[in-house]
Amino acid sequence: MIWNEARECMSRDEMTAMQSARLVKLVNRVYHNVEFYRKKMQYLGIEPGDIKGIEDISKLPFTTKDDLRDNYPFGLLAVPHSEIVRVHASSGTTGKATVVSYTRKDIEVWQECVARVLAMCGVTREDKVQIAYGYGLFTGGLGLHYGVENLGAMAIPISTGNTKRLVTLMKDFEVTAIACTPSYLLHIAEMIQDEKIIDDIKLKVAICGAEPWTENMRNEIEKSLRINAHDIYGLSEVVGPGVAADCIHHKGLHVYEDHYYPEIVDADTLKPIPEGEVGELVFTTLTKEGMPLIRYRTKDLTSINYSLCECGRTLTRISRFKGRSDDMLIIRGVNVFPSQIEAALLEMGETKPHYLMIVDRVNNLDTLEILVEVEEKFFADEIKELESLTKRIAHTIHNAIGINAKVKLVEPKTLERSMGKSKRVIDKRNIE
Ligand code: DLL
Repeated sequence: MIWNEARECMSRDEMTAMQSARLVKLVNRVYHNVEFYRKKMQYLGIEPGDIKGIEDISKLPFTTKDDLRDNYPFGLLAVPHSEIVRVHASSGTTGKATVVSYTRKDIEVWQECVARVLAMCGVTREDKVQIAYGYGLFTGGLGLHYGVENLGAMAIPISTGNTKRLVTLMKDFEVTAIACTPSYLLHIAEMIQDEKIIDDIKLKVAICGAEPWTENMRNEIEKSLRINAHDIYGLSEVVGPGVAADCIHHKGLHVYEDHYYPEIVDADTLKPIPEGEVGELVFTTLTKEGMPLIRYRTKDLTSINYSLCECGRTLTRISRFKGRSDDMLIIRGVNVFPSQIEAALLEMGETKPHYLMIVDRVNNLDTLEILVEVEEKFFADEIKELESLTKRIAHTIHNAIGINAKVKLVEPKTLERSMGKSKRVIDKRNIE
């Protein structure tokens, strides 16, 4: 079932016409209601009338996270406070939180987009969905929750915090779908395996996102839980989860471009990047009322694909995320993304996808140590086995990232499990 076929399968010309009409209205709205945008446009010598359609979008200024922080907490509102019915915020590790405000209409659009994601993942009104993203200022819990209710499925707001209870209820309620971070789902899968209850579990689909994960990790999750696992993307600044997600073919994430217009730009020159090449993802929120954003720089790195998907949707696709430009580590001058380590480890098939990268600087030289969890049996066997596995992993990682890393194998469940976004890197070079 395609929940909103009219929007998901429209021709490119129809979509462009809709986006153009929405952009023209949006630009007028922000020019007249948001001082920040009016000043930026005036500085660039742009009048709202100069924007006649989506083809003019590149005339508009970009917006960054710093702009949100500078206007903390409500400086970018395009409506009076009385029209705001909800706020969310993302904490970030440094600086002020970024605050996002929603009108009633914004919440309606958001829940419709999440419902479209769920329908695309095969979730129906018959399903019972455990929502194991955090509830609160984070958009994951409430975002998925409203989407599940909007679709008409049963929402089980289990949140994070008690994995044992989650697994018990999953079994007792005969839960068929779960929404959580991929790393948390792996942790849940471990508990299901430990308790030997996989045959009692009725789960068939997972909607995972909020952090980068690889295709190999998806395969691992699907195999261990005997389910389909889908990738859901979003960010609080734009709305929250449900900006894009992948269909059953898993060949990129369909963007809900009737509401969120995507562009890919070169992160340094800010010039558009051709289809298929990796760059920074930028979004314009075409329909948002409360806190609309023009050309918001996400820092997420991906590529765009305008071709028709096998599922029949005409919606533009973005490729699985490689990471964020600010997640990229530069170790001895080489660019390294944690997702490359994850992909290499899972490709080998001899380890679990639990690892921690520790980067340091000794005598002015960057060092990289990687702790990798392996099965118990390697510790029980002869030391030779462990040494040879360590060498194989170090070799695989060297092939993947081009630099030598010191590999240390650790016993199962040594590394801390996360219920939200996982932490894969400790960069001691940044710790004063
Ligand atoms: O993580 C919203 C969300 C909740 C998405 C639940 C999906 C599921 P923020 O906390 O603002 O919002 O973090 C947004 O997380 O810019 C990406 O860097 C990363 N991210 C989110 N989804 C994915 C994904 C939520 N599927 C930031 N793949 C984004 C890779 C993702 N990275």
